[in-house]
Amino acid sequence: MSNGVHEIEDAKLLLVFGYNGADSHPIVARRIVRAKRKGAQIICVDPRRIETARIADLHLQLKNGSNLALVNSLAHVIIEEGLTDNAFIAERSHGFDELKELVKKYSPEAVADITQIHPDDIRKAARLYATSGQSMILYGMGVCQFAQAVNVVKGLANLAIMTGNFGRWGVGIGPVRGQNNVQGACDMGALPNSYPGYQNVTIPEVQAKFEKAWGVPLSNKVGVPLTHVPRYVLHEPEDKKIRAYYVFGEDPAQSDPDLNEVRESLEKLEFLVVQDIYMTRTSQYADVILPATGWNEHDGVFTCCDRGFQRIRKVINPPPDADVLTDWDIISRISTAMGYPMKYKNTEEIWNELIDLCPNFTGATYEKMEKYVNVQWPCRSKDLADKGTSFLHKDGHFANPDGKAKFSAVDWLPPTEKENQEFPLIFSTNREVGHYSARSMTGNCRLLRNLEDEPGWIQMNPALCQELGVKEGELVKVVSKRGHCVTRCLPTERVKKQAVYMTYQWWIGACNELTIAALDPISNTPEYKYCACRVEKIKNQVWAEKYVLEEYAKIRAAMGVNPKGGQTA
Ligand SMILES: Nc1nc2c(c(=O)[nH]1)N[C@H]1C(S)=C(S)[C@@H](COP(=O)(O)OP(=O)(O)OC[C@H]3O[C@@H](n4cnc5c(=O)[nH]c(N)nc54)[C@H](O)[C@@H]3O)O[C@H]1N2
Ligand SMILES: Nc1nc2c(c(=O)[nH]1)N[C@H]1C(S)=C(S)[C@@H](COP(=O)(O)OP(=O)(O)OC[C@H]3O[C@@H](n4cnc5c(=O)[nH]c(N)nc54)[C@H](O)[C@@H]3O)O[C@H]1N2
Ligand SMILES: [Mo]
Repeated sequence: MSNGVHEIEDAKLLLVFGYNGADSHPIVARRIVRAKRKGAQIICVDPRRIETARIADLHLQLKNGSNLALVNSLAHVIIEEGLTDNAFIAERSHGFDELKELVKKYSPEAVADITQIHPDDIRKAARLYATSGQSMILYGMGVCQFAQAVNVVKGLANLAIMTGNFGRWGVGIGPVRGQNNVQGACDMGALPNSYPGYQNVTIPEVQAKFEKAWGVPLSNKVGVPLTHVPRYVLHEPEDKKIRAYYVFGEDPAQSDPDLNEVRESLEKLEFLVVQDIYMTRTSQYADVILPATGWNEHDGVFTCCDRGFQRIRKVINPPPDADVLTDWDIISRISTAMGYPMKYKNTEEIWNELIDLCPNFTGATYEKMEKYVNVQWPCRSKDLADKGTSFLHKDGHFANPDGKAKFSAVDWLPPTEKENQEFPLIFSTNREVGHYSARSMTGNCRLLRNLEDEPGWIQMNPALCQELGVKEGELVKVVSKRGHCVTRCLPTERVKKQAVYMTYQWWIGACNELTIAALDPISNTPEYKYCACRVEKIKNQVWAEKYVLEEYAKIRAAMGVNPKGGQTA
């Protein structure tokens, strides 16, 4: 994020684009509500009538998959109506003329069919965004989980640059990143192309620096992104093939798209290690399982989505009979056994090595995290006066070599798989408040299971339910070109008739049986938000209910879950 989460409250306009904070990040959502109370206007861009839409001044209920058509049209209006910040564009950016040329054809009338939004509403949104004086964009998976994703992010950045909404308090562009520590995983270099601190493996000076620090020769080759692993296991030639796989805090057999292909690749692997705090769908394929302590059983640092480092502290001991170690201890022991001794005494030692190797993190010491609670990078000096950086690009200084922002001019592309006669509906997937991602954690919590349990729900417009003759709570079969699953019908006016929605937390109602592994070419994120499906009525509901119970018992037994809650040994 270019801004801090706490700055949300001070924005005068929030453009909430493909982000459902109320379910995904209730604490961030509270900041959106507070901003509203302080007088901020809110524009919500979402194909569903989510909670943010209910408090919004304007809800653009766009057609799924039309993001860039809409974003380019917003740029069109801002330019056409002379609402640009011309001084900022002239002094602090380049590439504007190309964008100006490209968006000429994106008048609100020209994109009305693609976006299903009335031209007047696009004009109104553009005016609100460009004229508030302090506009902030928050976006989420409704942007990222498309084959055209990175270019939409750049399109949103275009809007912020052309209106000068960068480099000040309460403006900017905020990808409200998913998990509590997904930003931290990236900061630490758990990416195929970088060392910690976003230092690219292909840069010779960077390679030399880490070789010197660690005393071993290092490769300058970019690794394999997670979503390419099935291809590397199944289809690459012998010399490139992945044969062993170490899965750490991830459950691809639940969370990756096109599960048929994922299962095939997990079966083909010669050796699979799973390091997790619970048994998962993936651990059922593992040769070795390394049980780790959970977040309250160890020390460490999390990075929030707004670059804020925060300490986490051990508050309880793992059960005395549990044969578990902390993740860092497991990694150290494996490294030592493989011939590279790691002898850390605690997490602070690891942290100090890290910050000394990463210029943007150097000032974020344990002492400062203790003192200030939250230290946002860049924080370059160990001096106590350097408290870190809430917002980036101060005074219009950007991280490009020339210090200027770069406009991007790209045309909208339709999603990969279109609805058709056999699969007439749009299939989209998202989150619900009571369960978390692959559900190995929340599915092991009896309280949360009491709130909501297998096989989950599919959100359908009541008119569609009527057409298909299905009622609330009835089990239905959902089918795509790649697979199917069974789940319950949930009629809701919040969604349009053309699209149905499932959450991806369910083991029986596993929506990733259906999703498509179409990837954005830059981020390699799959198009979880769009493929084609159909919903089938199940005539024999008694049989279907029995099927769900039996399947659930099988899955829980395979995962070693005790029927009374908790896990068996
Ligand atoms: N309770 C709970 N909280 C979670 C998680 C969880 O599993 N459970 N997961 C965490 C993780 S890993 C993440 S990444 C975050 C994600 O949090 P969010 O980004 O909020 O994720 P989603 O709910 O998947 O999608 C957001 C919205 O995108 C909309 N959308 C779908 N298609 C389009 C489109 O074409 N255009 C636009 N503009 N919008 C569209 C959906 O209707 C949805 O409301 O949540 C985190 N928080
Ligand atoms: N259809 C569909 N699929 C999706 C998405 C979607 O919107 N739609 N969203 C995608 C997104 S954005 C994400 S981020 C992924 C998330 O998918 P995953 O990352 O696979 O799922 P999680 O449940 O977040 O976490 C993975 C595992 O980490 C373990 N874990 C928790 N704490 C620790 C720890 O301290 N140490 C260790 N070793 N393990 C730990 C948990 O027990 C869990 O099994 O799903 C993706 N899949
Ligand atoms: Mo995520």
